Amino acid sequence: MGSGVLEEARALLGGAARVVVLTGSGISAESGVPTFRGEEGLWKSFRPEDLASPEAFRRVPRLVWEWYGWRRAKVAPCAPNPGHVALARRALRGGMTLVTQNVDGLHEVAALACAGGGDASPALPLELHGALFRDRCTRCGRASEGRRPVDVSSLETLPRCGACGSLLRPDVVWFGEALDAHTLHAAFTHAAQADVCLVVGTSALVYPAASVPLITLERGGCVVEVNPRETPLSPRARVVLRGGAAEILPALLA
Ligand code: BJW
Ligand code: ZN
Repeated sequence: MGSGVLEEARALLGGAARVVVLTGSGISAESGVPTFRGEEGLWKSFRPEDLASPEAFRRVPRLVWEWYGWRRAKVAPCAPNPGHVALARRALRGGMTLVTQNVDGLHEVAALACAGGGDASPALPLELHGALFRDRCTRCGRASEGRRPVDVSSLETLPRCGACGSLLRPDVVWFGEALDAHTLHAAFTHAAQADVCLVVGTSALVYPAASVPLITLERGGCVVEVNPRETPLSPRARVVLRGGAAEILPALLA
């Protein structure tokens, strides 16, 4: 990556009154969180589309819970990397809204750490796809913390609701399910008002999240992309920074 493109991106962000940031699993890759697609992203040769769906949970709940148990164990020891920290510091200064597809909670950990006991809310992200460490009852909808190890040895040992005894599921958004309407509306509103949409570590394939930068573009704003690989969004970005988020974001946002 040449220093010219970095300077161009810094100037765009520096001159913007409002910035919306869309992050995906790539921002957490350098924290040790696996991405979904590509060579590093496979799990037991399933595609995310095959496991992250209500049909899969109805058909093979133990397999889906096994996948989430594996992911929880993998993500639990992970900490925010310099990319999360740079975004949190910049968002705390104002004029920047974070929107994430990630369920790993690392933006929140970074926001709380950077706020140092002060108000972390400007750096808390709008979480479009839910939270990995939260369960939700399939019958009564009650949400509860989901941090205990999951016993997938039989249907009976899967996690159950403390209120009604029904099967719990991870409180995340699967394919074919609606995103929380308020969260999505807030994300689209920030996208429409933004001068710059900074898109970090996402393949930009999954909708409606992938609409966030498209809305900024439609409203006359521009896109800055941080990703080591080409995405369908790359041709529409004003500036593309090819590389890892943990290295690029601190240089971009300092
Ligand atoms: C680095 C890096 C480093 C590596 N630094 N970068 C319009 C068109 C076509 C289809 C649709 C459409 N609208 C809706 C659909 C259907 C569907 C969809 O989008 N399908 C597409 C796959 C075609 N969407 C839905 O079904 C959504 N629901 C919906 O639309 O409901 C409608 C409805 C309305 C009313 C009533 C009922 C229904 C829901 C989508 C939910 C997605 N869920 C998942 C799982 C979440 C839970 C969990 O985590 O288990 O979300 S799937 C998975 O993909 C996860 C992610 O958030 C999401 C995006 O993945 P992400 O983050 O981009 O990861 P990767 O792996 O794809 O990319 C990583 C990137 O990082 C790569 O580019 C790397 O190069 C890069 N990278 N290292 C920076 N160090
Ligand atoms: Zn219940």
